[in-house]
Amino acid sequence: MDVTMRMPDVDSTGSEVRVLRWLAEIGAAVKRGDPLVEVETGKAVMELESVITGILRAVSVEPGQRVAAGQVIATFDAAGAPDVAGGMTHLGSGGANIVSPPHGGGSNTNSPPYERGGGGGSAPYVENRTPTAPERASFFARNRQAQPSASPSPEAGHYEGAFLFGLYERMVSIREFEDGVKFLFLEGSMPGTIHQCQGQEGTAVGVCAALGAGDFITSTFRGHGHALAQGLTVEELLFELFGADTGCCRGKGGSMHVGNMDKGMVPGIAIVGGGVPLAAGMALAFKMQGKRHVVACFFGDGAVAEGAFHEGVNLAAIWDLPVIFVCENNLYGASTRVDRVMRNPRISDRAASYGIRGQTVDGNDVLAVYEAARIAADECRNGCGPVLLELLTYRRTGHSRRDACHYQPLEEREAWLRRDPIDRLGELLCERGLADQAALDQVRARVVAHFQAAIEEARRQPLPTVDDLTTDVLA
Ligand SMILES: Cc1ncc(C[n+]2csc(CCOP(=O)(O)OP(=O)(O)O)c2C)c(N)n1
Ligand SMILES: [Mg+2]
Repeated sequence: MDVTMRMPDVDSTGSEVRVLRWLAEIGAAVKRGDPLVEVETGKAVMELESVITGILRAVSVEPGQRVAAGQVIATFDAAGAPDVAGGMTHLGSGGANIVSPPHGGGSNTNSPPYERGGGGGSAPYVENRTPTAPERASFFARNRQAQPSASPSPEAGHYEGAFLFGLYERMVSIREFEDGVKFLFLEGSMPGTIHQCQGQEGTAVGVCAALGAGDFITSTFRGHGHALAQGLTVEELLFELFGADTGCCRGKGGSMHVGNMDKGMVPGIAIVGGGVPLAAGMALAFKMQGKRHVVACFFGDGAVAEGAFHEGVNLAAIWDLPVIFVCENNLYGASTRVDRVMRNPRISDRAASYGIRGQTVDGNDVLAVYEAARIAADECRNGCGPVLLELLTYRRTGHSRRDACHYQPLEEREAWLRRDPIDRLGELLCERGLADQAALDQVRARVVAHFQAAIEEARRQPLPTVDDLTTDVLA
């Protein structure tokens, strides 16, 4: 059966790109995800992966020629390749027992699969007032003892198996969502560009697991993982990426602005650092209303150089506002490495200049992140916030789908890939006898099946109408 691959809209403008060279030979067996062709856009040289598994029969564009988005570029013989219509190649065998089932099989539910750690806390709440110096000192002393110190990963034995499985499943769900969306983009099914978070799942899941009902997060242009970690469904997120009326922002937000206020997520803010003053404002509202809620404000290393960061963090500091400032330090702001733009790249050190507590955590260790966020939330709920958490992590993809990511040195990349957050928690589950590889494969298979069903649904969703143009527009 002949199947064609078309040129995706890599520039989000529909403009032409130039084919530089083919990375597979005619007659070669190509798998979905294998590098297929190198192209040059107005901004960069990038490799495009094949979206098809099959034998490469013909290419329709010669090196040096230009090609427009949507034009056929290659033809494959895909007979016998079961995953040709958008399926995934890496399903586990399934059928094995999951020792501790994550949550009643309900991967389609709106609520997160784990029992969240925060949201109540046993410590007495300091009523809507600034704690005295001795109160603050004793609170910090207590929390410092509780903090994971030299070895950041707490003993997994402290946690219920179901909780650990929930964290694992949610991270796998984010990874599969991102990998799947990458192909939808390459296939031309999805408009616009995307900023993905493969490799950073531990930060989103660890932080959100420590939050409770009524708590909020703010996010960035790289918000898919934050959304899934905060309990948005795969469906409402995917429909939003398809621009559908049934998406979490009724198709008006798109990839860079996903959120759902009912689930504690302000739609993503694509202005670098823009979420910081907003989080301070929300936390001020909580404080003035006497509520015990916390705002976790996600931003990247690039944001700390923005004026908005200074203004928001300083305001939160002087008014003891309940904000966890969560810096996902993935070592790069777009293509620029942090040490090229900061004399002191230890971002948590900045906390001292605002008189607040800062902590650097291994962001690829989801349990270390959870513990740090849980303690920070406790401090915030007790009037001792804000806290600056620096979570060290790494993105496995380019900054956006237009970025080939050639600037990440191979050795650095490989070292971080060995510290993958999902693999690490999976190994821990196996070491503790809570799972075996087959059980982990089964989690992945369930997540993938759910995602595939959601894609089919997404293709059938209604788009907003012209009449909807001015609804939900506030300013
Ligand atoms: C105020 C502002 N300046 C520049 C940009 C363009 N821009 C978008 S993302 C980005 C890099 C952000 O890096 P970082 O904060 O480290 O986040 P990451 O992409 O690593 O998640 C830049 C410069 C922007 N969106 N807003
Ligand atoms: Mg960054």
